[in-house]
Amino acid sequence: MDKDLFNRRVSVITGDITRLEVDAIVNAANHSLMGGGGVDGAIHRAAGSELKQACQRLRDTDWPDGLPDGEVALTDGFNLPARYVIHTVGPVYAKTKDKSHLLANCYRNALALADKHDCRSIAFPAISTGVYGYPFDEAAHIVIDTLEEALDAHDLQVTLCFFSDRDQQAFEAIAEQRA
Ligand code: AR6
Repeated sequence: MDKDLFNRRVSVITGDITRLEVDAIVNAANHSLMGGGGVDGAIHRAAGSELKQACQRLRDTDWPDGLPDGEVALTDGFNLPARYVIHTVGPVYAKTKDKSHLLANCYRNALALADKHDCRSIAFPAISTGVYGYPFDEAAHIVIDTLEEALDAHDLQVTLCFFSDRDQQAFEAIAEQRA
């Protein structure tokens, strides 16, 4: 099932983000940018080893201490169908004080960076809701608030790519309650 929200500016799907033919996909990375499990691992596997080399260059140049929570960094997509990967780091729910603000920053900053690179389409996974433990419903409200605010400023088609039907349905139920 594929559903449109926000006057068709946002599509909600279930699938593997590494397969999407969009200008940019967002990676729920960690501070090191060196890969990990979950969607990060899937993106690195599908993009190939050049992605890790590009991330190492980002560490060597722009982010010697690692990418902070809520910040974004762009690489090519290499073997992915997406032209770019925008890496971001979501907050670890149990350990972070200003977590709602930082999670919003992931979305806000990724949209701005995609726009800066002339992207027309961008896909997000459900940042922080896996290993980083952000309760799904709480995160969904933040995503909706942030897209509502940020999409006015950016001419981008957004895909929210969930990894299970259950997550997609939970997100749609929250979006519909608020509509
Ligand atoms: N396509 C779309 N979504 C996916 C995919 C995929 N191929 N694979 C997993 N998901 P997580 P986090 C979903 O844990 O909570 C990594 O080790 C998954 O079901 O990947 O931000 C990093 O290196 C969940 O809904 O990201 C960090 O250390 C969502 O993606 C840490 O995990 C996010 O789950 C980041 O944790």
